[in-house]
Amino acid sequence: MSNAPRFAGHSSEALSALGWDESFSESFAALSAPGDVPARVLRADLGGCVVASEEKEERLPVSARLRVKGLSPTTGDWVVVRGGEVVQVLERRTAVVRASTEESRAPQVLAANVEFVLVAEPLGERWRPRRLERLLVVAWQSGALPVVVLTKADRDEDPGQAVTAARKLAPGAAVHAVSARDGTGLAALGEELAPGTTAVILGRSGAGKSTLANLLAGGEAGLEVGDTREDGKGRHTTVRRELVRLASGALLIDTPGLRAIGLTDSVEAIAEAFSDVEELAASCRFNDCAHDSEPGCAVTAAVTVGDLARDRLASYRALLREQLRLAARSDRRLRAAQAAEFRARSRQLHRTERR
Ligand SMILES: Nc1nc2c(ncn2[C@@H]2O[C@H](COP(=O)(O)OP(=O)(O)OP(=O)(O)O)[C@@H](O)[C@H]2O)c(=O)[nH]1
Ligand SMILES: [Mg+2]
Ligand SMILES: [Zn+2]
Repeated sequence: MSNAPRFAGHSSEALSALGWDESFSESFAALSAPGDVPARVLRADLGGCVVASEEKEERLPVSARLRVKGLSPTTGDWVVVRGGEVVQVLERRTAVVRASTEESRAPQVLAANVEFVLVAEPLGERWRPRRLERLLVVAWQSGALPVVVLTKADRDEDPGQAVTAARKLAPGAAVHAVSARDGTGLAALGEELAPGTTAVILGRSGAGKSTLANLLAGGEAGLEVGDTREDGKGRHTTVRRELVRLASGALLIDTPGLRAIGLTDSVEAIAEAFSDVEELAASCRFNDCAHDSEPGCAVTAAVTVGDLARDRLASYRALLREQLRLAARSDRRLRAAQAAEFRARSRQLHRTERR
């Protein structure tokens, strides 16, 4: 062949189909030794993961060194395989992160290296704008682009109206109404997801995430699908995060239904998710306007004339307040850690002095 390879080193079509590109190739080159192989994590569990490389899919253990360092790979990660073990995780381009509900535990990375976060919200039942807004903050924070997917459009008499309502809640994001029953909107959604790009789908149990993933995978993914209870809630059928290949050549990570999602340090992501409010705020008379009862407040003026929903302003405020509480909490944690270190050091000092 006269053409130079597109990527130095590992460059096959099989890898590109998994989302591999030049910049991953460069990070790999910096971390690997001769004989090492790049692979993408399809599923991860305690101590191991199922990976796909240029040649095969296999379950591999994660090296003890990585586990000790708390660097276990997550679904969507690119890793370095050496001697039948995962020995390195390539730097993540994007990461979907949720705060742990326990104060002491580290945040959990739900998915890595995704270009899109599909936020699934089912139609045909009571609309939950607050849940959608929260998931959009998580999506913006990941560094990927959010896409709202209103599922089960066949159950809604006027999906167009739902799309309009969702657009108001999701400035800057694409919104699609889809139905796995009658095929509505599937082609349009498919067009968002270019071959070689990766998306993750988030949403509550029973939203239809796995059904959609199976359909987009052309029936090849074999993800388990559950029925919903009488109240429309799902049964938490999906229990692990799993990367599947779609018929279009894109990749999709299916996830278990989310009960609640904790935000991490998300002030900037809130600003992106609420860019409509932020834009209004730029015209307030005072720079530090709290959009409460200040004179010349453009935000409350917009609420008064009906340009901005009162509920939306309330949830913007609530999310920011939650961030303040989180910041105070981590300050407390930091102070406690510093105090402990000070005590340890002074004990050590006393010991050395006594000798
Ligand atoms: N009417 C209708 N029902 C759907 C559609 N998509 C999925 N469902 C039904 O919704 C139920 C839940 O679907 P799943 O795909 O298992 O939902 P999930 O979001 O993966 O749920 P978890 O895995 O529990 O998080 C099943 O009974 C599906 O048949 C749709 O487009 N229209
Ligand atoms: Mg599922
Ligand atoms: Zn204001």
